[in-house]
Amino acid sequence: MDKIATPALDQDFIAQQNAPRAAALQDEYDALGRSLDRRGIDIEHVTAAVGAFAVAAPSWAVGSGGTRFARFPMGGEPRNIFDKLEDCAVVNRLGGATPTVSLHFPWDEVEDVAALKEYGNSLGLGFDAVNSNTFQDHPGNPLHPLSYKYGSLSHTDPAVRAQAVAHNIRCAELGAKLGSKALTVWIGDGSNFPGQQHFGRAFDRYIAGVQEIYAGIPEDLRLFLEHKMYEPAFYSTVIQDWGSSLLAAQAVGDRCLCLVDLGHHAPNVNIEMIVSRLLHARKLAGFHFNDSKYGDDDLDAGAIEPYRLFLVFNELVEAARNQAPGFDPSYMLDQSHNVTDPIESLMTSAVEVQRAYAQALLVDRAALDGFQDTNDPLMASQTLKRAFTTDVAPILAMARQRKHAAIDPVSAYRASFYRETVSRIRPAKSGGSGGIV
Ligand code: RM4
Ligand code: MN
Ligand code: MN
Repeated sequence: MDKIATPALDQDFIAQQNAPRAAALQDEYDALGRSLDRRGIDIEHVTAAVGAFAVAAPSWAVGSGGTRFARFPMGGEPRNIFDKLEDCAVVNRLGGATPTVSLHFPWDEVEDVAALKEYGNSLGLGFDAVNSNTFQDHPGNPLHPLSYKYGSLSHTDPAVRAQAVAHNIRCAELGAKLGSKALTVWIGDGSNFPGQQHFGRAFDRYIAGVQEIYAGIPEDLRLFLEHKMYEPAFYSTVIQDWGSSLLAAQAVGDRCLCLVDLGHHAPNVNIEMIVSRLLHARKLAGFHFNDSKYGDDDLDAGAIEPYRLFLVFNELVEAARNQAPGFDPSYMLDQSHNVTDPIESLMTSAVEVQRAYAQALLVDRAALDGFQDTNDPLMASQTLKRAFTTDVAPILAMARQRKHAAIDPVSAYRASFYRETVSRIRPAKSGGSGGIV
């Protein structure tokens, strides 16, 4: 497989892009360093932590997304998983924060998994959690002859359940070959009408299915259960909240954990508190980052509620400080880009996740402990706000520069004309309509 020739993956080009920005960055970094020093914070400590922080890119996010109504394609959309990896390599090379890719099967199916792994590695990419897809039918795929219209792991028909279990085990095996360490299971199972489904029996069938998957996957793989409140089922969903997810994970085993997708909750739900509870139960798998206003909007991380993202990281930094047992969360992006270039959105989202992490590292935890113990809500809140309102942009940019990534990833990307290049190589995809029209 020939790699694409593009300045976006070229070290010298990135260095050229960085050169005119380096002096200003150093100046702003030094000023921030002095300011943090007055607060007793060593900027180098924060920059090193940000530099070591990584979040996986989702293979399914590099094409144009769509809604129930329509999809508006852009130029140069990836034709297959190899093209997707090229796009993800650009995201990682310029952004310096996404060294792994999360695959989705059967969407990313290939004949030669070893070749896929090698190609990813040659682009500087590794493989994160693999995802199974039993939330839609796969016509013509001999491994999925039966329909998932009425569910998968919780289906009333044992043959459909067996098909879904087998698919998940196969995904885990593919993941193991790629060097991935987890399988994420999100199912769309649920109901649209009161009475349509027996809540208890559907949940029992789901748990039995996940137990079978757990028994059938390699022993060093972790199994992540992802809850989601609604969609495609609109009345009830089998794993609709973290409570159901936790009950299931506890019924399955130690390596079975609960994944939090930020968009999968009712508006205004206190997600940071869910994180704390899952940590308490030693069941936090990790995250699918995105942002939302109303539902599973799959908007760019930090686009709507950056303070909530910060509060999630505040819990994580606190857990790390206390060396919470079993604390080892996986970080993944899970977004859909309808109106932006996905490469730009993914780079920007990774920056926002890092920003929330850096801000959370600035919280004066001793002061916060004190304000909590003495019941001083105003100062406790101000302690968090002080960290959140600190402009950590120079730290993030410096961490990127030190990794030979771009100081300004979006400008460097635009200057590389990558989108124009792939638009010439990859044939345009048809628009297609969404599900509703
Ligand atoms: C779902 C869920 C899953 C993702 C699919 C594509 O809403 O977030 O994580 O695999 O979308
Ligand atoms: Mn998700
Ligand atoms: Mn989702």
